[in-house]
Amino acid sequence: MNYTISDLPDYFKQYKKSIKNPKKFWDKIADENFIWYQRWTKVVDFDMEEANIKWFKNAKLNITKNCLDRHLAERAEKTAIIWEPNNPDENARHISYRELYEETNKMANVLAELGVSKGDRVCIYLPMIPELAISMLACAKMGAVHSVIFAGFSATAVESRVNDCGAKIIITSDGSFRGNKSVDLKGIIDEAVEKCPTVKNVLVVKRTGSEVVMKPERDLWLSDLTEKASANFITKIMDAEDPLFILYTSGSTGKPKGMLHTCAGYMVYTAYTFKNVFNYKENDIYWCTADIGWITGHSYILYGPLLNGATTVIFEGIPTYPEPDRFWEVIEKHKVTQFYTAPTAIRSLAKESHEWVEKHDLSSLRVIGSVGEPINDEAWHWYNDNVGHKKCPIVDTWWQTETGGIMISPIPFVTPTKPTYATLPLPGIQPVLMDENRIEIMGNQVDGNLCIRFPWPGIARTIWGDHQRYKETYFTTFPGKYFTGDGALRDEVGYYRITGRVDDIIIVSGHNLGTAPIEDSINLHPAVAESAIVGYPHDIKGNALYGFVILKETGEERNKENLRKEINQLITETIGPIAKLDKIQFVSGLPKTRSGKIMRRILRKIAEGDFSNFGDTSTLLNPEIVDEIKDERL
Ligand code: 7RM
Repeated sequence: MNYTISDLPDYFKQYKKSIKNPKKFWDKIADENFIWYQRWTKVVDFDMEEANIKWFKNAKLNITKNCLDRHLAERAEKTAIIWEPNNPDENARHISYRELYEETNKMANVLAELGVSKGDRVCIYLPMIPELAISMLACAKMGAVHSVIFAGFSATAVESRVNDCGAKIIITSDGSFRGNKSVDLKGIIDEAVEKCPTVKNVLVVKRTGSEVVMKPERDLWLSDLTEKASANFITKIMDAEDPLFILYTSGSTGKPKGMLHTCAGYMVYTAYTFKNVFNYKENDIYWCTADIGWITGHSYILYGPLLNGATTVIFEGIPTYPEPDRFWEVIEKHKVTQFYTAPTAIRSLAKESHEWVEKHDLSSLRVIGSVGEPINDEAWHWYNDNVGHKKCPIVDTWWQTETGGIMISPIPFVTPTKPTYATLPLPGIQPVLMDENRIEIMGNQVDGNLCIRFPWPGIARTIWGDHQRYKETYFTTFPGKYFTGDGALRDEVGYYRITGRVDDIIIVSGHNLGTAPIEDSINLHPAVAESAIVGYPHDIKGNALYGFVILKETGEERNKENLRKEINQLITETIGPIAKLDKIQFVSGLPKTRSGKIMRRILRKIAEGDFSNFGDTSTLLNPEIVDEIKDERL
């Protein structure tokens, strides 16, 4: 990747160029940094009203040629992946580019033998083990579309995703290790697959050695197949706009959205942003602590680093096992140069005794990053002082599953950082702030709804199977622009600060949760008549969930504590433990407008404990309910 930014004037110069002539800008980057089987006939073709976007039209490529094959000449023995297991007593594994290439080929052969071909979907439900990366690369190599499902999701959540994309194969493991716990992943898949008619086979990786039931014909041990598989595989030639992967993200209403990313644009964008945002240099050891099951892991554990020939750390465990210094220990052990994590992790580790971070030599670090939610001032300073020792720039990177890669972020050693600010857009990115009347807010020291004006190569192209929903969700609120769903303010020098979601998505510990699916799952409880969920500020998680629940009138007295447990159990079963409620208040009614809409704004204020001003309540059908809810607040 030859395209770097040297200093602030250079940034402004490149930024201006990229906006004046985006086609030329991306054409040059794509041209000079990747292996193509065939060039594009047009850099970009788009219609923002209809939400049709195509980059590098008619180009032919395969992302794995760029992630793996191209490095074999100079970096075959270089470590591609350092795998750090959950238990520090187990040895870390160093997987070279050559090994990764061979393992990917074997896995691609296994999939091909099972009848997977170009365009077929493969769901991957694995812990953070090398096979997760290998499975994704194998799919990409053979042209299958991977859809990784975070291995913390419940059987019901897995089932709906597998059925939505119609996967032929699921790759899972006998279990996963998380701290001193282990999770029966295969059991969850067994339960899900019963209701997934498209699934022909379940491939099982041996990880925990725990006993699992293998259903004859359907279930296969992966190692039995890879042992016999050839280490050569003929790479599938893909079109620029062929699907690369589907990744599900919460919607504010309805079922999760299968965001579809395509081959060429995603490749160009993740490679370019990785190089520049992390100041990546050849011998760096880069570590992103996200799970590969989220977009951060796709773009900045796997694809971005490998496209740059980097060494990327894959960590199986959790920050507090065996002790709360695991992150710091791993940084010291592998001499990590770039460390990328989430504010929720920073806040929870900042609460631990100082000695945990002090006792480790973190001097290998050069750049530290934050992603997933706004980083508050206190967490920013703790990170800066205790991890970066005031010499590592913090890259507060704002982006989304939908954007494919980082959009707004400081460039380290170029953009002066400012606590809680994601600062400036990357070259090629045109943020705009819009008011309620759909008018662009010009000038500085303003805030509004964050939109993006022009397409960039990494943008998701559609929602799998529902282009109409894609169009409505992202391109109709502010016609002609991509609407992020976030609010932002622009300060006096043009720096952006993301203030949070403006829709019904709540970010809890960096996980996006839609209110509607959680409410749907609570409403499954036979005693529940109706419910409403809001977020409220939480010291560590950023936001926590507060549920207001109306019970059915049965005349019977119910044990409230048991009900709370049952409701959270239901949520765990239908979505996963990440969506559990911190507080559940039973109420006799919910504040509703005459058109029947719940006024979440009021519930949010009550949950926050801010009773000062509920705003205009004149449109409420039942204003008296507000006092009752307020008086009984938990
Ligand atoms: C990468 C990722 C997207 C949502 C997004 C924001 C929030 C992400 C930041 C942030 C403030 C940040 N993808 N968000 N990064 N808010 N500052 N640096 O998280 O699809 O899972 O979430 O996350 O609300 O819209 S995601």
